[in-house]
Amino acid sequence: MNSLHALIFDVDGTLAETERDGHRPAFNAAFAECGLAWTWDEAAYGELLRITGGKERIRHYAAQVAPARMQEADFAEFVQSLHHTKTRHYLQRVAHGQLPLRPGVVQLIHDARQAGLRLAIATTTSPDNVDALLRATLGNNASSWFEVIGAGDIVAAKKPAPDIYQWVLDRLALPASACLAIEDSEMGLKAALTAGLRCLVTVSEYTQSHDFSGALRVVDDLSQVTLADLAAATISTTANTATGSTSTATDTAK
Ligand code: XBP
Ligand code: MG
Repeated sequence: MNSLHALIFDVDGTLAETERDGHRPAFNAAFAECGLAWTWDEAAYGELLRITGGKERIRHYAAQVAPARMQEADFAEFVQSLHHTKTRHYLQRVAHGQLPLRPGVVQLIHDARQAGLRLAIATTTSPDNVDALLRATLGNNASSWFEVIGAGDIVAAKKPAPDIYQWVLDRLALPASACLAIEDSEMGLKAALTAGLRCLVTVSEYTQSHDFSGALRVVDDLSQVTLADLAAATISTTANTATGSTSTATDTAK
């Protein structure tokens, strides 16, 4: 199968710039509501994003600033409750329309649907966050456009582990060669590549300095690509792979 049958989208940083002005203030609002003197400024959050998963990020930060708290019997429950509060704050921000889709996203999704491509999502964020963002930006039934939505704790090992992409491929019942992943981060790229997928990278606010080695293409945003570009690039790399040549065109739009 050497034609493009499905696009698999990452969410945070790819569909929308959700981290700096969405997840980050939601974490800070949850810390304040729970009486914690924790605040994640923009720079600190950029470093913390190397830890994928909100609960994992909280645990990582607690290990740095409150190691004794981690030893207490209710620590797991504390993290779960704090993350639940954070998600409530994040959903409020999404519902208020504060997180628009990035340039080119609507057009690419529209063109893919018109061309009969199957759509899927592979994200570390929580499922409720995906549905809320799609609803707020694309309309009430937009989640149904995505045949498979792999999100959050549906897999134990989060990006850069390939598990979420493998979970999505299994449910699409498609080989990786028939799909293209679209990501914004080094961790997401690694997850997609390890799952055997070609991956287009659309660099986001926090990932300018990331290593995108192995990406099919790196662009500033999705307005710089067309579906035809992506289909041609995917087929050509499939052909290269089939003939054993290793060069995969990685061109940056910069
Ligand atoms: C990005 C993440 C998520 C979000 C926070 O996901 O790593 O953890 O930062 O969302 P992706 P949660 O780029 O894979 O979409 O707090 O719900 O985890
Ligand atoms: Mg991302």
